Amino acid sequence: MSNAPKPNQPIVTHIYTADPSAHVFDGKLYIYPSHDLDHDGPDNDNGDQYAMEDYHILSLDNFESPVVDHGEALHVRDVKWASKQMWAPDAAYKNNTYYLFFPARDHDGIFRIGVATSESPAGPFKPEDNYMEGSYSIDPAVFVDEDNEAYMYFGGLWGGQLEKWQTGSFKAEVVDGPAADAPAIGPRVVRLSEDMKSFASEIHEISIIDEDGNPIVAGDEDRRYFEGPWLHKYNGLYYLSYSTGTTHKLVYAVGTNPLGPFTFKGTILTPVIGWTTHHSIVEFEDKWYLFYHDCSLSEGVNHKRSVKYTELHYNEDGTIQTIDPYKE
Ligand code: FUB
Repeated sequence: MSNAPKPNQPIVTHIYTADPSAHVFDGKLYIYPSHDLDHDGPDNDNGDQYAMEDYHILSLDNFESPVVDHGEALHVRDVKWASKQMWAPDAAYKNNTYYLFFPARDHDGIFRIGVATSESPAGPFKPEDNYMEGSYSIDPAVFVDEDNEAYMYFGGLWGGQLEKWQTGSFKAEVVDGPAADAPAIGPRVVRLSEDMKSFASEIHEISIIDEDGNPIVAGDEDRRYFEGPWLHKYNGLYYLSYSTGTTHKLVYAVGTNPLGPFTFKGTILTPVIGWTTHHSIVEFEDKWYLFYHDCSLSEGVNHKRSVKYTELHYNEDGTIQTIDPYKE
């Protein structure tokens, strides 16, 4: 069909979308993106320009069929604990229920992570009254392992407030991370309860190490974690991929345990047009795909992004081939 999405092109153009979390549910591809607002406000390092208010879920039967926008699935006005900024979401399926996990600022301006449920992968989703107890920061990514244990990966620097949680409690005045030669702040992982609505373990800070076993340091901005974690499994190994933020790459590290440590391996996606880069990796009909976003449709406006996809290839040794999304 002529309006089927094309690789490395916006999969929809009637709205701005970002931070795609792609999943296969019931044999179809569902994409859970942020819904960027088309506003002309200023841009800052706190991320105030990312003023999103709701989520729209997208789906496609396959890459020959058009993308369906299922309309508003959840709006901030319906989330009692949240005040603004519905950032990068993710979804999971367990207990015959679809779960939408999403970050937003609470009424004190602190980012928290909430959960909402639906009988349908396309929503609408009904939010819990309170955020997940003990949650903080942004970018939840939920991975359900083959043994049915579910883990949530999360956290982001700068506007995502992870620096402010270095002591284990929120310190509004803290803006700096560790010294350049000290281990970088790691993403967080926590095991989810059977009903997926609460934390069933302590929150664990993930260690990302180099090939010699040394922690990646905070000053190593080409490799250190910034935001947007994603966990997938390939050939029995756990692949943690994420954005390096200030150096605008999507990179990955591999481990044998979902809690880490993960050994840094390389770059998945070179920088895209726009400041942020955020992704997911999904297997669909025996091929692997990278969903990502850039700001080409808005001609470079950081908070007006568009979700795209491209095929992802592994080498025989399990490493991932680097993608340049603009290569002819
Ligand atoms: O969309 C708002 C924020 O921008 C996300 O939470 C980050 O990962 C970055 O993409």
